[in-house]
Amino acid sequence: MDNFKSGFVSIVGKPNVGKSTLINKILGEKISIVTPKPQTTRQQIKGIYNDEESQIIFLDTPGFLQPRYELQHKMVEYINQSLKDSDLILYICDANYYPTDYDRKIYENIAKMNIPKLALLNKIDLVSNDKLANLKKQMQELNFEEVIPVSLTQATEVQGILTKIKRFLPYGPPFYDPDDISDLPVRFFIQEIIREQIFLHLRDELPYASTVVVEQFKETENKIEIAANIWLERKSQKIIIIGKQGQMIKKIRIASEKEIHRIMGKRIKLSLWIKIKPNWRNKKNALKEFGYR
Ligand SMILES: Nc1nc2c(ncn2[C@@H]2O[C@H](COP(=O)(O)OP(=O)(O)OP(=O)(O)O)[C@@H](O)[C@H]2O)c(=O)[nH]1
Ligand SMILES: [Mg+2]
Repeated sequence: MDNFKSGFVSIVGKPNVGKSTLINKILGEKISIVTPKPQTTRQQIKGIYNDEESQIIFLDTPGFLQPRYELQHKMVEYINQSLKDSDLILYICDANYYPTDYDRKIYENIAKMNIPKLALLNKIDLVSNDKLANLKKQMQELNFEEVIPVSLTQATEVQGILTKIKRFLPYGPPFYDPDDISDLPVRFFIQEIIREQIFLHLRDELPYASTVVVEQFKETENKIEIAANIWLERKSQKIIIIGKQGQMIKKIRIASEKEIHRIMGKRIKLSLWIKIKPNWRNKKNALKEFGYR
């Protein structure tokens, strides 16, 4: 056990750069939802990686943004909390769009912190070699221990990244049971899977105005019955999510059931209820009630 390493690694970056893709890839399981839309992740998602010589607790965070409403203030709080507790910062950016104003803002924030930082230059499949060489050079002038170009959707393994991360972790015993992959309850993952389907099926404001709360979870030997509320801000959004003759909500329900089944391995019966709470994203009490603590 003397040579065992354990520590906390925050994954930060602007929205949509591939933070959740990274945590899933490292853990080999979908622990954090991924969609092509920015601001998919809203909370800190803890993912625990275990092997014979280390335990690495990865903290996936929401993408950094300039908060405009209370939920976004919470999202930025989650990022700051994660950074505070970490032994290493993994900063990810999108090679296709780097550097944006948010990239600069995040860098200003982390540059002040006395914590080692690795940069992942992601989505290199989308840029030319010339552009990549240029970006790499730009980033190497910043205060990163190393800049690692990668395409997380194309990479077949992440051992190289893990080896680099381990160099910066302190020696010490594991913090969590090595059989655990997260400390979040099953209900949370179910809420996230339903929210992912809302993000994948609907456009514009609706995904951002929605949140999901599991109200009932009944597990028997071969079946799980789940009832969940989808909270929206306006009646007009309710009409959109239900869709013509209920087709949209049915699609969301079936896709969610399929995904929950894939993960839980049991037959899933999901009922979805649409509720309205005007302006919930700006109400502290509502946010607390919906699990944004
Ligand atoms: N082309 C390409 N797409 C990628 C790559 N890595 C991630 N993506 C895609 O980028 C999108 C965003 O990925 P996420 O992992 O959800 O990004 P995120 O940083 O967690 O986003 P937020 O939670 O919104 O902050 C998804 O559609 C991914 O499939 C990559 O290497 N190449
Ligand atoms: Mg994410």
